[in-house]
Parts: sequence; structure tokens; C-alpha cells
Amino acid sequence: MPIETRLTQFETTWVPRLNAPLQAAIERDAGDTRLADAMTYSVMAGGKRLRPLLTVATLQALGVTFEEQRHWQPVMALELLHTYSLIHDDLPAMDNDDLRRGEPTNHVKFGAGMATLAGDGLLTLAFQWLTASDLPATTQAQLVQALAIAAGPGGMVAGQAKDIQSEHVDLPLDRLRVLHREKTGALLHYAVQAGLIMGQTPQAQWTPYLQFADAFGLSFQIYDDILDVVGTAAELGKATQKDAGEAKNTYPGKLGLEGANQALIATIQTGKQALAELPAGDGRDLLAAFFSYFDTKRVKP
Ligand code: GRG
Repeated sequence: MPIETRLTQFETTWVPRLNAPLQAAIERDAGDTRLADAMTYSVMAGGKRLRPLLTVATLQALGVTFEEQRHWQPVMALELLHTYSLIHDDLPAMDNDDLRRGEPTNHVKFGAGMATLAGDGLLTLAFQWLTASDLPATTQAQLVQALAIAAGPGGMVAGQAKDIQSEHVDLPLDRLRVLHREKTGALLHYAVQAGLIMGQTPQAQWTPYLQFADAFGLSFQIYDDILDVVGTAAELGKATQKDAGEAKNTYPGKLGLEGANQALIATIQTGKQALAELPAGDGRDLLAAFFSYFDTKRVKP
């Protein structure tokens, strides 16, 4: 089966299953309030569920059977946290975006104050959900610690702070890579780590999984940067070096479009090499299929 099909099949099975209880679970915990409406609005706004899918795929690769009572709340906690980051990122005080996924952003719909609180609510509820499953208490504590490290001032928030500070600064590539690792990579790293923790996998076996996660995270960011350039070009392949150069703190800005594409191809290769260390089988193939998110043919040489 082509790897694109493998990924599509996995999404078709899992996205509806993960989504089904979501709105009711938020309303159960946030009440019938305007705040709950604001939280639900962004959570139900059509995200790809990439991070929860990565956790579920890691569980599958480890041979762990998904059980709703044990796994659903901790798996979806990450989606709550991701949604908070998008709501806050869109706020007038940050990127000041009016549209996300083609719809009005949370603050456009609910006002900046309520959008801030919707983000706060989702961030906090994520940790509540990590501790509300049938998993052993020690496993729950490990999840809480790992997510706090990934999302907090040593991870995503640090990356966002660097992003704000470097708005008018031309960052060298190594500092850009750190910024991306924190801002985008840390949650994707955690998505795989959460599977390892929930599967109670001995830490000695974590390395290839986390190397895969980190390669996926970097690929994700490089690809997002490339799409920003080629997606705005009138026709695919017509994006110019000038388009790339205008976006300073991006991979195409540093390396040119073709250079960024080569970096993407090399990063995907690194991720696949890491997976080659895992036992052959369907679970490993499923993780490899996540690289089919990236179309390395968008850039014409
Ligand atoms: C506000 C603390 C704080 C952090 C914000 C994630 C983030 C940090 C900002 C989002 C801005 C951005 C463009 C980040 C790059 C990563 C990215 C493309 C995130 C979007 O993730 P997807 O594609 O989103 O998984 P969906 O819409 O599918 O949920």
C-alpha cells in the first residue's frame, strides 16, 4: 500500500473516533457557559488532529491497544493545549490574525478578553485531562511533567518568546532551528513521548522514536515555511527566490527555496533512518507514513 494511503486510512479511522466525545467532554468540564462556547469553537474548528494521531500511532507501533478510559483524555489533552497556543498566537497582541482555518479567529468571534480566557481554560483543562484517566498515577505524573516541559518556558512558550524578540532581527540558521524546535517541535516531540510514557516503554528504548519525532517536527516547520512561499505564488513552481528572500526568518529565507526543499528531503531521510532501528512491521510503517504529509515536489528545481 502506498504510504499516502496508509496515512489517509489511519486518519479516516481515527479522526472521527477522537472527535466524537470531544464537545461533550469540554462542556462537561467547562459548563454551559460563554467560556465553554469559546473553547469549543476553536477545538471543533477542523484541526487535523496531527498531534493526537501521532500519539495513537506511537501506541500502535508499541503494540498497545487503545482503550477509551485509559487513553482518550490524555491523548486529547495535547489537542486542547495545541488549540490554546493557536488562539493566543492569533491575538491582537501577538500575530493579530483575523482568520484561522478559513474562519474568524477566536478573538474576532468572542473578543480578546474571552479568547485569552478560552486559551487559559484549554491550557489548564489539558492538565486536568492528563490526570483524569484510568492510567496509573505514576504514568499520569510523568505525562504532566513531560507536557509541562514541552509546552512551558523551556519549550513552546520559549520559542514563541524568541519569535517575538526576533521580529526585526535576521537570525542565523542555528538560532532559527532552536526557535523552531521549541515553538513547533516540542509539542510534536511530546506527542510521541506521550505514547512511550502511556505504553510504559523502558526509557532505554525511547531514542529512535524521539529521533523520528524530532525529524518530523523539523520537517513540519520547513514544509510550513516552504508552503508560505509557494502557496502564495500564482502558480506552483513560479515562486521566486525573491519571494523566499522576503521572508527573513524562514528556511527559504535562509537557504532559498531549493535549499529549503533539500533540507526537507534530508530531514525526512534522517527520520526514516531512525525508524529503521525499530522492529519491522505495520507499526513502524505507520510512523513512516506520517512523512507523506510533506510533498517534496512542490518546489520545481
Ligand atoms: C502562543 C504560547 C504560544 C505559542 C504559539 C504553535 C504556535 C506557538 C504558534 C502557531 C503559529 C505557527 C504558524 C506555528 C507553526 C506551526 C504550525 C503550522 C502550527 C499549526 O499546526 P497544525 O497545522 O494546525 O497542526 P491545525 O490547524 O491542523 O490544528
